Amino acid sequence: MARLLRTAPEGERLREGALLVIAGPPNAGKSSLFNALLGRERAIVTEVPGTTRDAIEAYAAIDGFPFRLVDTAGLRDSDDRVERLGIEVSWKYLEAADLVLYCEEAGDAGKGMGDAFVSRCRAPVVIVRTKSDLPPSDRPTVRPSDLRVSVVTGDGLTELRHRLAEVAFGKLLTLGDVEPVVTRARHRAALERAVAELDEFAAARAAGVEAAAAATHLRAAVLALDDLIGVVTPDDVLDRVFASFCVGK
Ligand SMILES: Nc1nc2c(ncn2[C@@H]2O[C@H](COP(=O)(O)OP(=O)(O)O)[C@@H](O)[C@H]2O)c(=O)[nH]1
Ligand SMILES: [Mg+2]
Repeated sequence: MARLLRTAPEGERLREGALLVIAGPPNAGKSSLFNALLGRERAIVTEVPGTTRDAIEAYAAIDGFPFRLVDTAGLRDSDDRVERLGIEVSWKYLEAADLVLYCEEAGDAGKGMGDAFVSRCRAPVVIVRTKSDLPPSDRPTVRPSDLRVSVVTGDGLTELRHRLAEVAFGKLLTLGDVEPVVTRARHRAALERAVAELDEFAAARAAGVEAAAAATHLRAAVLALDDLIGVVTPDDVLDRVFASFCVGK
């Protein structure tokens, strides 16, 4: 049961889509990459820094896995009130993210806020160097291990997709096709209740409580699992019938 529970965070993502938030300084190429991952021109792209002021959300399948992609306003200190509000929204999304894609222009790392940014994020951060088609700048700040992409040539996009799927769903990728996965919060709650009851049973026995008395915890564990495997009571059936059919006529 503990092993099954470990599949829950990624399993639940299979139903909702992993929240992938694209962030980075203005003009880093975030909206261009958002469109490229989406496969359509959804976000406005211009050479004017500060173009994206509101977060834009869209569904996309990446390497066959479901994602909710979010393009955000570029992070910088700004005097513009609307842009500042956009940056606040960016941080809200970043706090909720399952995974963050941090974009920085290849030659830009020196003045970027990469490290400070990464330490502020709770979710795993994938860093990409954008615009890899442009000639290398005189500041070779790109590490060989960095992912490099260009939306102009398509360079690096396949690797980036693999990396994103691996970070968001890697635990599931290592499971065989037939292994069960917990995909619903209700199922996770049932398993957690069952595990807690089993722990209490073991603790009671260790403390010398008689088996017959301690077994109430086992009964409670079984009841919790009934929920998971779909044992339903007549009341449940009636509730469902009345909720989904018009019986008034
Ligand atoms: N050469 C080149 N230009 C790019 C690339 N990605 C974005 N750009 C340009 O960089 C500018 C800013 O792009 P945008 O996606 O709006 O950046 P954002 O502000 O981070 O959303 C635009 O003029 C884009 O055309 C790329 O891979 N190669
Ligand atoms: Mg943008």
